[in-house]
Amino acid sequence: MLPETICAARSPFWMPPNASLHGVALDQLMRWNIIAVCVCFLAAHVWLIAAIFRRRHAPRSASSVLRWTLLTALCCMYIWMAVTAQHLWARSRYAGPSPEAMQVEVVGEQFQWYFRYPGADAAFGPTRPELANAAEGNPLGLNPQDTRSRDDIVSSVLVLPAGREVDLRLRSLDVIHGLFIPGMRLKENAVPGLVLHVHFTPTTPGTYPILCSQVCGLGHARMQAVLSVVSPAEFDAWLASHAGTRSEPQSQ
Ligand SMILES: [Cu+2]
Repeated sequence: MLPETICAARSPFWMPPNASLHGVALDQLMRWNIIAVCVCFLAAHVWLIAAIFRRRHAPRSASSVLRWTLLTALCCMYIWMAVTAQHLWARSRYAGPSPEAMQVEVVGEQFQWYFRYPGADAAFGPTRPELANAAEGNPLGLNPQDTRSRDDIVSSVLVLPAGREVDLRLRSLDVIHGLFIPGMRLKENAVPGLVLHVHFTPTTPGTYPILCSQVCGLGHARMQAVLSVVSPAEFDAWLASHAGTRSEPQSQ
């Protein structure tokens, strides 16, 4: 509880409160990293100051044992942190989501995020770049003649139900963008020509800022969106209100 209290007290200098399932373990690892770095920093300075004042020909047998003990402990701790970090990274990217996970496509374009839901057929329809026209409400180039594309829902707000896993598939239409949701402890790049997946489970209803973590052009700073985590019933109502509309890029 003490680290949580310290984090809350220093909220302007710390990350926003975690609202995702995997974020608990990630925050714990982050705290261990910071503690380890602080201890190493202090120990190094104590050792430096002690070395300055130590007599040149003082006996070294005791300090040698202490030095090797500390070095071994440090190596073990960093191996443990590296393995834990690798495990956390792989679990949200390589392990794959559960079959019940909701599918949402995230598309980055200078300087806007678009979020596409597959609609009633649970399949993302094909897109055609020549049909893309944001001013006419079709920023991703959905083909209205294609039955798979027709029911897809495009929104500028990412709306998700609390407590359900979501599998994001990230694409970019121009340059490399970085989807960053600090409140969800989530960061993944959107790379032109690639479809990258990352999955997570939001746990706490609320609104969370979505940022771009890659410097993607002059408008990079204003490439922001909002994640709205709502109850399952509210999410169903939101989805139903958007069903049948080809795309609503400016509405929630
Ligand atoms: Cu960007």
